[in-house]
Amino acid sequence: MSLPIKDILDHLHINDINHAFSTGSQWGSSANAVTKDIVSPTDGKKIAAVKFATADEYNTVVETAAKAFKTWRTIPAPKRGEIVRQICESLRANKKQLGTLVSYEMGKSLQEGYGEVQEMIDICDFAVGLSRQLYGLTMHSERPEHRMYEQYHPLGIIGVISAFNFPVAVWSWNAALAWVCGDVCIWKPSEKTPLTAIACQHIAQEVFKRNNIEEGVSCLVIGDRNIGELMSNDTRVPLVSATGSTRMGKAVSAAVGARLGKSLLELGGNNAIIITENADLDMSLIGAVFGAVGTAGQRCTSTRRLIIHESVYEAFKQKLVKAYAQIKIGDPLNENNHMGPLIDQDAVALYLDSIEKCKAEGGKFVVEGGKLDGGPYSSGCYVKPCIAEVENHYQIVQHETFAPILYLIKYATIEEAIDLQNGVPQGLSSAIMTNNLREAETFLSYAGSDCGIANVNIGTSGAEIGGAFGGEKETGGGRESGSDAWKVYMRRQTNTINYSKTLPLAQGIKFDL
Ligand code: UN1
Repeated sequence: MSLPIKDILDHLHINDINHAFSTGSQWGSSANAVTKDIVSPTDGKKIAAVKFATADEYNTVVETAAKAFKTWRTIPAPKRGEIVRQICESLRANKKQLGTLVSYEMGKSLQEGYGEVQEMIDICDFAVGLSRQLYGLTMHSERPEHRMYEQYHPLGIIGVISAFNFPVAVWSWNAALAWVCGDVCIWKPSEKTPLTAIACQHIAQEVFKRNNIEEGVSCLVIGDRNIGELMSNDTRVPLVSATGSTRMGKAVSAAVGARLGKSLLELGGNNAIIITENADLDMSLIGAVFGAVGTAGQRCTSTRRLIIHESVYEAFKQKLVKAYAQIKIGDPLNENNHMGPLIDQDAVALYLDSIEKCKAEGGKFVVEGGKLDGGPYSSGCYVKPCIAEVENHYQIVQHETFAPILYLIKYATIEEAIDLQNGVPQGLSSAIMTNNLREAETFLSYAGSDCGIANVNIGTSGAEIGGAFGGEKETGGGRESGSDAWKVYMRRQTNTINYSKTLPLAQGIKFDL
């Protein structure tokens, strides 16, 4: 059973009206700030209100962060890791409360809300270990009595623009790594889910304060795209890490690129599972259904397309239709339900529009979609997950619709399946279901999936934090979380030291005075 929301809000320091910005223990907002009510998509009730930061307030935050960076970078990385370890402990202690608020504010199932907080805990654990492993290489110099190596220094202020669908985990992927790397962070959460961000800021700031760390290492700025634009154009912010739509990513990339800053982009996906004639169909069913209806189809990694071999197409379609009939839709805090609402009524309108577009292009629905109304669905954000038989080239299929619409596509040869899988503008996640080695290895080879993530006998969503997360093409090319993703948060410096008594030049160049 979930805890009462009122108790959770009190526990996580969410007030009726929350401030527009925070530099740590200091919170603020101006008297005439825009106020926005945050309404839960689960029951349509107002949870609390937030204020939007002004450009001046944003500026104050950047100045505070810039000052804090000068001190934070002097603290040894393993000591910074110790602070992240304490934040991790606090997340563990608050997992139930924060996970429930994620579920209530965003609408994902309680299990997925807890899972999201677990993802934060995992990346913090990873970052603690990493704080002793910010390795550079050493090289052999071509000159005698010379030493050459490279080292990594912190970059400075990291701007984090996060999306509503993973309102807290994606921030932690960035912040935990950035902090151990010696950077400071300014977080602009989605204006649709700022309350979970405020809760996280309280959790982090309490740890920074307890350790007497200067104000400004963890900052939060609530606002709309204006704040994102300020950040993208701000030369004081060397790296902007942005998660969201391809449209948003292109705007961020253009602005950051124009000032030759760095951006880390994690944008849309159009993820497919190839189900071959050698697949375990029962296993494939779980991967496909969780991938398509988990988070109500609002993950970047959600399964949008199933590319199914013609010999198992009908059988698998029947399995899907049967499974979809079992899906329980409703209050995500009730653990009996599989799927909660979409984030808001605009998302419902987009979902309905996509269904119409699909039908207009010739899509045949084998499980009908539609909006759910009345009773437990009175928030107006609940929809039915649906399935349509389509052709890959339909415009709507080429497009990422952030909703539980699953497209079925038939194929004859593995080469054709891979072409279909790759035949979309996006390149985040992909999967193949097969017990055939040749098929699996072809899919993973250079001639296989063109995505940043390619799985065998696992669905497209639910990546672990240990691997680098991100994708190619319109997904933006960035890599976050595990592996060596930390390197983007640092600047690399190559150092050559001459301990001889002469000054030989590289490439054997002679230059005598
Ligand atoms: C996202 O949807 O932006 O792989 C992130 C997954 C999650 C993260 C998704 N671990 O589905």
